[in-house]
Amino acid sequence: MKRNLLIMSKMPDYFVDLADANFNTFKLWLQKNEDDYLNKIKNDIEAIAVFGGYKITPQLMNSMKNLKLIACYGVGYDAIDTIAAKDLGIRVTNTPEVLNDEVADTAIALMLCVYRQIILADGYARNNEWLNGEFPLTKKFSGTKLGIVGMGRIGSTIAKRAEAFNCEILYHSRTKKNVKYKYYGDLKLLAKEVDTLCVITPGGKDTEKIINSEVLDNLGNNGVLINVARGSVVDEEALIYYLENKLILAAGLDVYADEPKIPKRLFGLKNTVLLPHVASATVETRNAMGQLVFDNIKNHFENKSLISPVV
Ligand code: NAP
Ligand code: 8YV
Repeated sequence: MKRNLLIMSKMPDYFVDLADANFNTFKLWLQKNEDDYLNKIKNDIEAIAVFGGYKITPQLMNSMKNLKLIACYGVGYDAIDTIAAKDLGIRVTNTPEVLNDEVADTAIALMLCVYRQIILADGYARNNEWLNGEFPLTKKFSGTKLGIVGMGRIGSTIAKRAEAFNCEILYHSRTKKNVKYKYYGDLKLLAKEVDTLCVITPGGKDTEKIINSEVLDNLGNNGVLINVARGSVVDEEALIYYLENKLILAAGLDVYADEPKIPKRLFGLKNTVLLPHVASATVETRNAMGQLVFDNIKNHFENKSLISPVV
């Protein structure tokens, strides 16, 4: 008998096709009235597959008495209340490692776009402005000092790439890691030392607004901020103020505090490159993430060990 899986929001076809072929799937995003639907199916649901940013609250978990697994389609699981899950005996899985390359590629792409003003230069070429003169000179990225906030799986993958650009790499995390780069226990001191600060920690309470005015002050008016972690890690109001007043040089952002809403004040800023949370968004990487979500659910239903459990 096929086991019952609830898919909370639209997910890539690769995963949905695998799920449809192997499980009895319930698709919340296709329903006219999601609350009525949830109420109707709540006792049938044994596992949930969920896109990274979708909030899974204790109330939702509590309402499903047969729910035993939440499989998150993303490495960051800050939208899932894992403490409540643990209390209720619900396991949680995520998708580590398979997206390291993609997110690191995106972080480096943001750095190059910001330093070399690639997006503005593209606009300049398309608008035929070259006919009126050369595009203004930009700033060299190779050989700059890069501070990585969060020297984990993705942070260390970014560092490897930055080495090829002859960057000097320094980092901050709560604990010193077994890496050759210089460790800074104090984030403000790291910010003072570097040209670029690249944030790649988890989201959630522990990292909330750790990039604040004090850190941005230390980064200074030649400093660049790259955020591929979570919007919550940066004090967005402070960042916008620092960008508007040129108190830091520029920013490259993939993530925001209230996605998919991007603060309107960022739209007009020429010293900012904006992406719509796409750091892992290639067909290859999203398929690999989908496969890992599927494999975790399959193992769970077959009473085998979970591949990437977080709870
Ligand atoms: P990871 O291997 O667990 O690394 C996280 C790093 O952050 C660790 O070095 C950890 O070290 C550090 N850290 C944790 N809490 C911290 C704190 N309060 N202050 C300073 N450092 C802290 O995770 P990962 O696989 O590299 O992924 C990192 C995060 O990237 C994810 O959780 C997600 O939020 C984000 N992400 C974003 C995208 C995107 O599309 N933009 C894609 C994938 C991942 P210590 O514990 O020693 O401090
Ligand atoms: C996804 C991410 O875009 O893995 C993460 O933590 O932020 C991204 O890879 C997101 O989780 C969508 O599911």
